[in-house]
Amino acid sequence: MRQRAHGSAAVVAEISAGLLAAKPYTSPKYLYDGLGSKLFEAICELPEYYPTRTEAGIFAEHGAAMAQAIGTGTTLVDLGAGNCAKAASLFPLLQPAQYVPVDISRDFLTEAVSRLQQRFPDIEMTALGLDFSNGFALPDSVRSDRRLFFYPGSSIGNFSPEQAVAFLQGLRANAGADGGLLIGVDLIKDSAVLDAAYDDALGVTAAFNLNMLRHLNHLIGADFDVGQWQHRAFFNETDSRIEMHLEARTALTVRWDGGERHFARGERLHTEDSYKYTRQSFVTLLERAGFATAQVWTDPSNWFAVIHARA
Ligand code: AVI
Repeated sequence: MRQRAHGSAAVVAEISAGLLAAKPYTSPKYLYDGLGSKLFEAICELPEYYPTRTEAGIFAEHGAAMAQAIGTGTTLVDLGAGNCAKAASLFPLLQPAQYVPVDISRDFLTEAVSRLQQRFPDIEMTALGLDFSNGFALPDSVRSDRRLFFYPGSSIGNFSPEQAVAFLQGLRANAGADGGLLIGVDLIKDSAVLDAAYDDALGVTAAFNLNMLRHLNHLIGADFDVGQWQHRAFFNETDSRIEMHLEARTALTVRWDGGERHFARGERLHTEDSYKYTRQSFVTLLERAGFATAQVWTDPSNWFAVIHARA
């Protein structure tokens, strides 16, 4: 049964346009409602989903070398900070002067930051609740000379390479003369490893993907029936990306506030891309965005890279 749309007119228009496109798609940001965020946290615990623990291993092994390259006293701007845990684990090494966690969910941040402030009273902390994916301006309270943008977790992979260059250009322009970027990047590897990471045996990633339909029902007042859809994820070697789709198990029609679309059996709704890079291809991307020298740290299997680039 349909409910009324809870999203703004702009959100309803954006989602409708994707659903009505010749190749239907949705933005991956709609994977993250309350339940979606919890499912993503569960994904990070899965044995198949190597990025989170591999990146943590790189920070543990090479954190001191990163701190040496970066220097202390920066303004650490943590993009998509969530519970702030990744950045906080680097505080003892990086010793930032100011910490600026940025996340869509300000409430979540405020709680995490007040706990952190007690542990690290010497670091000035300013939480910002905003969606930085379409570019952003930082308020004057954020020091501007030595900003270190921190973007771990390979979230950059959820932008297309063109979007990534534009996003990185924005960071560089905001970093200040002596600033830079510390970023986590997922590397190309055996496609069986990649496929399993996005289609795990427990079905957590399937639930994460399917949950988007519940979120869309809420946002645009649609009547997606989750049981009529199945999760599909695979590595597209040509475009060097994992693609996530939802595939109609049967012919069906979805209706929502102001629109409807028929899906044939087997037709897909494209929900996410996760681009994978080589060390070199990502350094080239950074150069296209105007960043200078880059230093790269990886794990022993070369599955993941953490890169520091100067603005
Ligand atoms: C958030 N992002 C980096 C994840 C990724 O690996 O692209 C999202 C994700 N999608 C499925 N599993 C994890």
